Amino acid sequence: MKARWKVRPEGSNWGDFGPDDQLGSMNLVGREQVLKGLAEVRSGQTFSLSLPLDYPGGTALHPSRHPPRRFATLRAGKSAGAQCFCFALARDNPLLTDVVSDDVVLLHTQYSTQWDGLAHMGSLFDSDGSGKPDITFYNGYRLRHGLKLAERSDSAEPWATYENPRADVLGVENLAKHGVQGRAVLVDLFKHFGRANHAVTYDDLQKILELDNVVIEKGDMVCFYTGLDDVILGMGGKPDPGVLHGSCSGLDGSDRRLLSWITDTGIAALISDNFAVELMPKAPGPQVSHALLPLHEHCLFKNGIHLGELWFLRDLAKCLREDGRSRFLLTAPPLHLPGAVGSPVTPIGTV
Ligand code: UVW
Repeated sequence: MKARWKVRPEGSNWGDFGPDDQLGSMNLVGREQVLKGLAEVRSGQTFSLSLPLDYPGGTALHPSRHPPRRFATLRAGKSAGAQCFCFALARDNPLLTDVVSDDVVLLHTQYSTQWDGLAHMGSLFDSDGSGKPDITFYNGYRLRHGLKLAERSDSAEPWATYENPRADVLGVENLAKHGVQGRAVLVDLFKHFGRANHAVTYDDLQKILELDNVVIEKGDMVCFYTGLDDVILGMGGKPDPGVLHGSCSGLDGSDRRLLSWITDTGIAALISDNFAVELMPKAPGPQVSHALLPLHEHCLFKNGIHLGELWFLRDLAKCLREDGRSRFLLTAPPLHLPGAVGSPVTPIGTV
């Protein structure tokens, strides 16, 4: 097989898992990582690492994503209305006693606890050296089918106007088919920075790993606990975007040493309870073309590292802190939803 690119981005691993690879660094999570994860299980206690998928707040969590809308349906998908949640399975036979409830949901796949898939973020990149940058994703895939640069729409809930393009090469089904289970390591940023809106640098992180005796090895999935999950839940369903987007820490995506450390260490996935794992930059970037979210670019586009966002890590972090440990078994498959660019997830951490 031939690579689909002539020029690969600086600092990328394109081709290292094969020219047609669609899994990225999740290739590092195989049997060996499952066994290593299982070896960390001592009490068997499990933690559900998901926020509610329908946490209220309109666009307070994200400017273009809404909480899901769920409807009860009758046979043939017709609306069951607000009152009726059940229908008789065989209405024409009064001897049959079964009653059934079905529903349908309209869901922004990345509204709440989520995986960013590899088709979630790409770059305008000249991978064939033609001088013309094109919409390009991990491993040089150019997802032409159904994808075009669109004006961002901020109109409220425009469901009815949506069409149905597919990220038909790098959709989350690749991750679902592979399964996501292995050893994970939690780095407790909240313990060190509290709710300060601090951009964590390479130097910060190395200090914390040393102080807390945290060891991260190739193939580990790494969770950064910032305390933002608790801030969100503490707002009692009325999230204040000003407070939310100015609270708690996140990785400093502009720190090149931090980005290199992620890939040099062989981290399989990066996860956080904050919005984007990295903090949104506050100052304008350099006067050359660049990514607004450099950690997203480095992970999703250049190295196929999936990002988990808005996970609920509080209780697991507390348990690990009290036990003086950082490793656990993580099980977190996305929905097997072909073509989706991201997915809600209900991860389970077992200690
Ligand atoms: C963006 O808004 C780019 O998405 P996310 O932070 O959910 O990856």
